Amino acid sequence: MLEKIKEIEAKIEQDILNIKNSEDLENFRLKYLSRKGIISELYDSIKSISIEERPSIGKKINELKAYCQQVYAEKKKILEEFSEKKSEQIDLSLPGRRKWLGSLHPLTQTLKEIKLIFQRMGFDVADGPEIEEDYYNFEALNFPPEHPARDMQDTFFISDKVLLRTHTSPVQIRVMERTTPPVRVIIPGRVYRNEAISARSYCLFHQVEGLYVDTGVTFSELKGTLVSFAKQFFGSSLKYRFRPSFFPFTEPSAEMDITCFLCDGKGCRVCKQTGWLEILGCGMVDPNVYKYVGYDSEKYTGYAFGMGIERISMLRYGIDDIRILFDNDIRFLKQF
Ligand code: 2NM
Repeated sequence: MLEKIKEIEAKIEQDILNIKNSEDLENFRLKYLSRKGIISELYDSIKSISIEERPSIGKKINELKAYCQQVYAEKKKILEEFSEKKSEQIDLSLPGRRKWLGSLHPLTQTLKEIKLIFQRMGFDVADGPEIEEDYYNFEALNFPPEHPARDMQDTFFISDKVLLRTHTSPVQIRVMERTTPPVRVIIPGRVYRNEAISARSYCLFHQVEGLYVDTGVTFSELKGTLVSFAKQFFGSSLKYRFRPSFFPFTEPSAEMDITCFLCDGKGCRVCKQTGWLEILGCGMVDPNVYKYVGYDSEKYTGYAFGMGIERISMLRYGIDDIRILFDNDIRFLKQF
């Protein structure tokens, strides 16, 4: 019996050397440590030896079993560590993982381009408060006291005389107050209107307004500047038209349309089958406005214009719901 145990011990030593992976290890376990394994068999064979021999043989088998279990545990640990290391190894031949890059909001992109075009034409950029006084938002812009825009329904009033600006024009008034002509500025910024929210209108949006006042500024200069802007922004092949319009702060006033750049004027969903897209309002600054800022309306003339950034971005990118510009939905934003 002792002989047999010795033999098995030697065999175990041999088998240990051959454990190279988890499959070999499992075979080792089955061969020696399972219920039908060699060590179980040894225990069974104790029955066939004399009672005197049993304790010492039993002890030997116990030692052998403990040794096998120890070998099994150690090998298992080594194999597991190895496989973990393997998964940590870097395959340098794989292509790199691309990092997600952020991008500018479509409104920011549109605004940047508009600013750049006017800056190249000699306009400065100015800004001013979003919380305004009635005086700057309406009165100095020649809005009569009963004008509908002054209604609570259209304007967010904070108090009797303080409100959220409904356009950026109050900044033009502030600029004129502190500057003697020539004045050549654009004013980009947020404006607020108390309107029902829908696909076409939101309670806040962005405008760029422009103002040029000097001696001898004419309507044809206004047209030349705006046509040049539109061609740079929308493409040089566009056609355009100016339609008469009305604003309290300009006289005469006009709105500018361009041929729809999607259908080239043939009529489509975006231009609502008209072939034309309205892009801005403009006009010669009303002499009444000059009175408020202390300009001599006999000496100076000037033009002003204004456009909605949301509207222009929606036209340009084919967006049909203004609200998506304010949702911060990454699925929308990552397309830009
Ligand atoms: C527009 C259209 C036409 C405008 C006029 C003035 C000011 F201050 F000079 F009177 N600022 N902005 C103006 C003129 C704005 O937006 C559609």
